[in-house]
Amino acid sequence: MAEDQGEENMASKLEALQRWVDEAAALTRPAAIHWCDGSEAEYQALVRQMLADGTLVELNQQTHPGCYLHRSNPADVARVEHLTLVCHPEREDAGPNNHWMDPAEAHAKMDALFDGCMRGRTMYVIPYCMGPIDSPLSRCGVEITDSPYVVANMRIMTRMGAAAQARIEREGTFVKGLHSTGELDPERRWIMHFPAERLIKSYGSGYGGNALLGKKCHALRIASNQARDEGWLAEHMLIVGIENPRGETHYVAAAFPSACGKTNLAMLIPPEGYRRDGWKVWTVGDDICWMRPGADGRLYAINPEAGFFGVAPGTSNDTNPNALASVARDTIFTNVAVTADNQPWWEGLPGTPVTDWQGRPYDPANGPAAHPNSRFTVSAKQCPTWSEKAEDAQGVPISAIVFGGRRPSLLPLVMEAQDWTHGVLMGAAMGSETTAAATGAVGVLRRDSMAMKPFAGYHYGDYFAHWLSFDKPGMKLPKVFHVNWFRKGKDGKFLWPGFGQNLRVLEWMIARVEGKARGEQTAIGTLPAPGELNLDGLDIDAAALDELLAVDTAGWQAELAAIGEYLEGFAPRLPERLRQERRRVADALDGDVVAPRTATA
Ligand code: O2Y
Ligand code: MN
Repeated sequence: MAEDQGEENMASKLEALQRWVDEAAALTRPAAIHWCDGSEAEYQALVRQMLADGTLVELNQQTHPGCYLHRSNPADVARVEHLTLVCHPEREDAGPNNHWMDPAEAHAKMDALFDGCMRGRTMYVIPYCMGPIDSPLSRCGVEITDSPYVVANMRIMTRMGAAAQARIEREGTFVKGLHSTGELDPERRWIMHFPAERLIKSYGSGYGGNALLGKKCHALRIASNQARDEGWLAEHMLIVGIENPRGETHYVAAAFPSACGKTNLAMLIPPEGYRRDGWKVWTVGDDICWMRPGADGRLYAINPEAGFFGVAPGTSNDTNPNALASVARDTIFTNVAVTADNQPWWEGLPGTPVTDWQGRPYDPANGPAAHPNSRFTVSAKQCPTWSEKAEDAQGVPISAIVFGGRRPSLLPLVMEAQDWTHGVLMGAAMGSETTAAATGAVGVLRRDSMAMKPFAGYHYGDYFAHWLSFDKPGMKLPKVFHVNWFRKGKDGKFLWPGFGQNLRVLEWMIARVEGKARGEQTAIGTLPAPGELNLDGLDIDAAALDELLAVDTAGWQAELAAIGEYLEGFAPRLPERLRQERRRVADALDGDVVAPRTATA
């Protein structure tokens, strides 16, 4: 692709943007510069180019029209937390939750890598908008990359091209992202964030969160800094609308660490009885949520993304028919396997793989056919439950915030915080087992406050303080809940069926929001009172339900002590209010203020 867009257009470009592109070009020395307009013709030209050079492989166009497969470098298959740095001028501001480097040193390191790295290649300039193009909650960015695969993915995942560029020129501000796949050498790979400069530099990876800079880098790490400065929240949350049979919709924002079924919850299919009664679920977002107080004191949320970068393995007609329907056309698959008739395949789907994610003949001795972190990139509009409210410039009002994690024991199926401060404590104390989405140990329990451990772009102590700051006169804050779909019985089996049945828990939350469920107060929060969870048509035995909703006082005392130890890791910036709140809950447990409950009693 040659240099394009006429001189006339170039002249209209924001000076700061043009200057930055010139600087990037002087450093990286591309053979050509392409300003992305986001058009269909541009996308198709990129696809043709990638098919020709092998970056993409065409999939079965009869069964999957417009679908392509990308196989990444086998050493470049996931986010790399140990190589992801947040370079605040002061080390303290990054906190113990981030890796840090002095900005001057980080710039020198990155610029040495970028020096001449685009020789002989095209540099793509991608203007993008995170959020509806006309929303005051949206924020823009420009990613410069040498990867056409990144351009194609960014077109699906963001509002990319001419309209975003026009907004950038109007507003005069944008987040800068410079990316090169480099040599894909893990020894020469860094993802660096410079929050004070609203700048990201990423080198040496072409994969997902490392390379699609609008997603985790901008929409969470940089945006969390913007949000703190401007009085809003940039969170790792899905947004889902729950419509009751009366046609009223409550919007819920929910944070779970990776691989806890966020996408499934965002696209939940109601159990049959609920469907019959007229319940509907609307998907606004599956991963990221930006929330801001509205004039009425409620929090209003947008999904800054326009697509899903979902995990393929485990996505099936049983677990998530809506996701499967979404990816039947116009989808880029990354690192999935392929069947004999060239259809995409992953573990959980019917059929048989013949070629694995690395393009080898499938041999179970080599491990799974699809990489465990293989992905689909697809426009959110292709989801059957896509909510038209996702395009609403004002965002959707949030009725409930839900925190959750993968906790095999102790944590009940659901509990409600007694107030905002308690909710912040619940979010801060969240924990989950690690998964394949981030490289490193799998199956280890780690705390992951608000599911933001890899994404909060500043000190967690300050981040908790920012959350607490929303509790002020005039605010009508959402209720806060904690859920655990992953509680196991003594036999090691899950106690709760999960998936669509989770709507039963959401229904109880909404009843609490509407003041229609009494709940039962316990030292750890409000749990469903006996009979309040709608279990019609669900085959679950009473003992399982008792276990799911029991409060193990001794276990919780130990948990509160562990939470205290974890939180003190953020001293001296740990807000005193959070410390006191933990003590309040611990004291309530110690005083055995409320006797352990039995759900079926
Ligand atoms: O491994 C990656 O680069 C993707 S990680 C990811 C992708 C989509 C949504 N969430 C995540 C995550 O790790 O939270
Ligand atoms: Mn995520």
